[in-house]
Amino acid sequence: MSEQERTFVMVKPDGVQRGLIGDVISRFEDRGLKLVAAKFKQIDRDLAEEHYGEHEDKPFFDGLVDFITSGPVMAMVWEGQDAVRQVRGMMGETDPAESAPGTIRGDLGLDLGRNVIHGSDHEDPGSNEREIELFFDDEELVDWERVDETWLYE
Ligand code: IDP
Ligand code: MG
Repeated sequence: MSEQERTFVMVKPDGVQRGLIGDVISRFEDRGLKLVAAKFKQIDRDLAEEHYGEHEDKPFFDGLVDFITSGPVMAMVWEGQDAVRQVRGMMGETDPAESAPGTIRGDLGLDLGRNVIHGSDHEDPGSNEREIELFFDDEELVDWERVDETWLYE
């Protein structure tokens, strides 16, 4: 099996309210990724501001923090080969309107400010580890084997 990688994924409040948690989880499970942690939670402003710290100077920052704290989120860690980049590919572009059909944002959203899902950025190395640490304690990450792993990897 090639090198496994972990990535942080979050169904945002719009996705939770619209009942899309199951759809998003199914896509990752079907692809062969492995869920290693999950937490349904309400984010407070401190956590939101830290998570989106790279955007603090952007005009949309306050609205983004309002939005991400407006209701519960489903925070998860998914593991697999090239997981960070593969999940980003499955998510589509930041703007759902620019996202290809077949991607999560391209299938499930229309508006930039309501784009259903967050995933660690493969163009920002280390963001996966940083985000996983921000949302989960070490003991919340579960090491386990999927029964189909030998059929997923050569
Ligand atoms: P990403 O989620 O695809 O990584 P980022 O550029 O990191 O995109 O932006 C973080 C989040 O901020 C986006 O997912 C989106 O919810 C929000 N956002 C980004 N740009 C805008 C904007 O121009 N207007 C409103 N919200 C934005
Ligand atoms: Mg980003």
